Amino acid sequence: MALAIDPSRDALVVVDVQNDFCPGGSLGVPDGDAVVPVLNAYAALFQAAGAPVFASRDWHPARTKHFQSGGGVWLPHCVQGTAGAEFHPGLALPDDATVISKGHDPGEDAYSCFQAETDDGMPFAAALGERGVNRLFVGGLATDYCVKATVLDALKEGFEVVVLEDASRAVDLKPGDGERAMAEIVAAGARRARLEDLTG
Ligand code: VGL
Repeated sequence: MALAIDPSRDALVVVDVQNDFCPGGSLGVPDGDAVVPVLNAYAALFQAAGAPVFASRDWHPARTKHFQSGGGVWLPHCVQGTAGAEFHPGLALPDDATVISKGHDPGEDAYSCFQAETDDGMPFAAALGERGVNRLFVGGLATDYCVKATVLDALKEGFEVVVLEDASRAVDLKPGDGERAMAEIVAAGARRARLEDLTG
């Protein structure tokens, strides 16, 4: 079903398309870099429609409870200032895209973009409110962690959510985690879409 981008209320949220989550990175998501050209196409559509684009990044200190060394489950990844924390070099964000960072608090996992803030320290929800956004189009890495947590929080906060299934990939620590995450996302009230469903 066709979905028209409405710049008065829609935003694109590009979740954690960082080197460490792409093949070759310390926590490479299988096929993770396949989302890059697809998200570039979505970003171009949003830019052409005059709708805002947000891009989140994991932005961890070297020591955090999120890493195995701090009692968490993950190998170190997306440490502030490292190459692994950079966005994938092929990611083409509009010049006026807003970068939001999360995970800098060593006491938080911060899977959700609703724990992220802008460079000026504005919480993501406030930045959305400032732009009048009430519908989010969400894609990126990874379906079973940060995409899922972001979508579930957005729904709780009262946003409509469209999850971009062709622009997301899963870690799949256990086989099927990505499929289960997508089912949970849809059961919670988000709709799924693909690039061909969108009109500018
Ligand atoms: C993520 C695993 C660990 C994600 C973050 O961005 O989905 N996954 N930290």
